Amino acid sequence: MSDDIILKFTNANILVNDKAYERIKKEDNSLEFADSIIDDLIYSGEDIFIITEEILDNYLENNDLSNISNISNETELNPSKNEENFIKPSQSQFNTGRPFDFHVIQDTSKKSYTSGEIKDFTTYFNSRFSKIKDILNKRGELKDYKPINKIRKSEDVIKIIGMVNEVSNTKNNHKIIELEDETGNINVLIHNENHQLFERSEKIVKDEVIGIIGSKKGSLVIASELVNPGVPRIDEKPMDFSAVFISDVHIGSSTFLGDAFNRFINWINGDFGDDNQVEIANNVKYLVIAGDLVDGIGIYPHQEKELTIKDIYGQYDEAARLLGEIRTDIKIIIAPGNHDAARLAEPQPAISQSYAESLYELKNAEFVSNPGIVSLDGINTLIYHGRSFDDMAMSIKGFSHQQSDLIMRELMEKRHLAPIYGERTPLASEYEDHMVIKDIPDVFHTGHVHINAYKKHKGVHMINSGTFQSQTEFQKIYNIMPTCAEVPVLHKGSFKLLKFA
Ligand code: D5M
Ligand code: FE
Ligand code: ZN
Repeated sequence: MSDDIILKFTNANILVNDKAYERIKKEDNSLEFADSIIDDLIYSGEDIFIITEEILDNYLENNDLSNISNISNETELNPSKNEENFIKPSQSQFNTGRPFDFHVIQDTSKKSYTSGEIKDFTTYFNSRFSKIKDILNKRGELKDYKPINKIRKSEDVIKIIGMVNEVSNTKNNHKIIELEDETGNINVLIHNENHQLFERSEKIVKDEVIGIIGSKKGSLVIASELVNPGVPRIDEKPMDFSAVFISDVHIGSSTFLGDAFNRFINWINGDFGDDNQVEIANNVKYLVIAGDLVDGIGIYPHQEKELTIKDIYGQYDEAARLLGEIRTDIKIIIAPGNHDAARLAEPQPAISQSYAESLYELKNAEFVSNPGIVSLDGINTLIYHGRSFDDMAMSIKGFSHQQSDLIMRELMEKRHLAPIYGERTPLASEYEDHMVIKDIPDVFHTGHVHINAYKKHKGVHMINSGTFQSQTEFQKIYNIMPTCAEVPVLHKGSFKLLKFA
């Protein structure tokens, strides 16, 4: 049993000192207690990797790391027993008339141009290349980079910026990266004995733009450094309100968790939860929805068998009814996902009004593209559904749907939301590549994987908001275990996870 405790912490990459270990062992349900500490630590986003007795004391006394709340008090309000009275309209109570400083920073809905011709590919990739090259170029170490066709046969130090055409391994298990710029192609060798560099090179994906510093030997560049566009650390902005993040509600599906969603609505209206939770709710000004609001129609074969609402209009009517219960002094920002009624190719324009008339009638709803960037009282929020996570999880060793925070960090470092072209993520080859992460947001909000994740990276809150859908047949096949009805909240700048299951 005690070994199990150690094993749990080891698996979570957390160390425990002797005294803390003795304390944990003394708890009645020591294994569950260990689990809850690990969960809390992971969600806290704190960089704690060793648990000392002091940290444990603080945890027990002040619940300091416990930013996780369960709001599932069935005895207090049980929707199955009291269906009709469950949602109490409370809008009058909260119509405080507080001012909003909301604006849309990037919405590609109206800026989406493509003629669908082959030459668009060239224009699209040129746009991607030049945007990311500009970011790389601003980094001191690549200022004097050279176009590929200007590189001589033998040079001691060369710097290049290129788009990755292909990644392959040699017979001796070194890595070869074929890089391309406007002037030509070149092969870069990454030696496997350069362990650190080789490990980083395992995360290189097709079609991303990188910088290489190395030397020229014959036809090859021998890399000594790999430079990502990267993320400069940002200062955290003060925040005197709360913002709530959800995604993948999948209304219309037989696996949509209606009871939990009702509890969530009751909470956000200030009608449900303990004093602390109600206090958080009362501070909520914004609710952001990062796609898959409804389950859609014809998204996968035989979907109709798993639908309770079998037409798309009906699904959005139900979504409008539910979101319409939310007090109107909360602004609801809605971006589409791959299940919504919008062009599938990314950037996706906002949900189509013709399919979601009733949703558009909500006075407090705002519709943006996927990806989209909004400012919530000065907190810049990049919303991206997360379709490219499927490609990233497939392509990069060690990446999976379970840890989308690792994927989010990698996308930020690559400064592109969907670097891999031509796999599962349909990308529109437009004149401009809107998937480049030009500016660093304060919040990066994603969904799609149906598994919550949170990490702070260089000052950016990276949030994956999980789902309100229980495990589907598809997810059973792929062994995807969703985290259901767990809602991330940024409460005056600190992260909380509220559970409604
Ligand atoms: O995605 C629901 C879940 O299924 C989420 O965990 C991603 C996963 N998913 C969806 N499509 C794919 C493909 N094509 N490959 C691998 N994994 C996938 P949702 O968008 O809600 O259907
Ligand atoms: Fe989804
Ligand atoms: Zn999705």
